[in-house]
Amino acid sequence: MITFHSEATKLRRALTELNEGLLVAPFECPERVDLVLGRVREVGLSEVRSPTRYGLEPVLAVHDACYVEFLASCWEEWKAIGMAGEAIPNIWPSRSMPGRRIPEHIEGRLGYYAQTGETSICANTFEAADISKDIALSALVHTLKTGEPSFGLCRPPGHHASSDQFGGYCFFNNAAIAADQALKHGRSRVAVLDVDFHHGNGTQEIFYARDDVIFVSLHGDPLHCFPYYLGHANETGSGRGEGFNHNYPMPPGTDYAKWSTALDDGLARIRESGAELLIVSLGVDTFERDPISSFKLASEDYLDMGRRLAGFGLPTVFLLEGGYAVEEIGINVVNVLSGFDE
Ligand code: Q9C
Ligand code: ZN
Repeated sequence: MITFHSEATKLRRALTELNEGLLVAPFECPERVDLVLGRVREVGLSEVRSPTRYGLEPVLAVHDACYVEFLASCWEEWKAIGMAGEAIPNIWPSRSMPGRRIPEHIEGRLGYYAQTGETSICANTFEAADISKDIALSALVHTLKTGEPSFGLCRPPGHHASSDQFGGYCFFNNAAIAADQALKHGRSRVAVLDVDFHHGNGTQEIFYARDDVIFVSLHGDPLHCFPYYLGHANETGSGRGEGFNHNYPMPPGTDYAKWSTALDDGLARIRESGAELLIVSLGVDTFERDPISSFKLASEDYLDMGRRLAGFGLPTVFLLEGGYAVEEIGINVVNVLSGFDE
């Protein structure tokens, strides 16, 4: 195992998250990185390396150019017109006004490019997202070159980011960017397995009509859980992508006995697809004491998860997604990775 990390991921330090009708300190905070890195070092999991910079080309291969431009300038534009706080969207092109024209005012553009209202844009958001995707790509390249597993300590996370929208704490879809680059490095089919508590709606959207990336997501049932509007079992792909999207929605309270059954089924789908590389969107917000989620996985379950993934036998890249402000996020992430390495 090798870990890729950069202190620059911590440059994004939002002050606000709209939660339960209040502006609170964000769950997706820079301290998460220290908790995970601390545990990587404590157990001597692996060498820790700095990422290589890859620029925006791999980003533009999966994200809309105007969206990327928006992210690059949003904070400056927001400040320039004298907005008092962080950039928080409050109006969207919704069902009754689909809004095909992109507004000029930053408030309108912010809503146009936003899925959700909890994720504030602040100073260095773009810079942190940019280095986060470099971490993902560095992990990918290491695994492609050596066959060894790698862990990208990505922050901000990525799996909610769609081709042209941010949300759910995500800006660039690190796993999607890595999967797409793996194809450009000559792999003919790649799997993204998303074990975060929340449905990976962004990754699903990006690859929905494609058969070169198979997407499998295990998550809280969208009837009850964020992101609510995507992630049902009958979303199986479109066109040539039909059969290359598999969702395993599970009810609040799901424990590892049930969860791991879905994992085995999802892995069987990946096996059938003939994928040559496994990218794991590794969220540990399935943990029983996660502050914003409702599954019941225990710390030792993550060791078993890692063992099962190792048993699957594909070259594997782990990319950090969610998992929130509890001491155990370090333990749980590193349990998956150590279980894999056994
Ligand atoms: N009351 C990831 O795990 N909703 N994103 C929070 C809290 C947003 C999660 C609601 C959850 C986003 C990467
Ligand atoms: Zn999550």
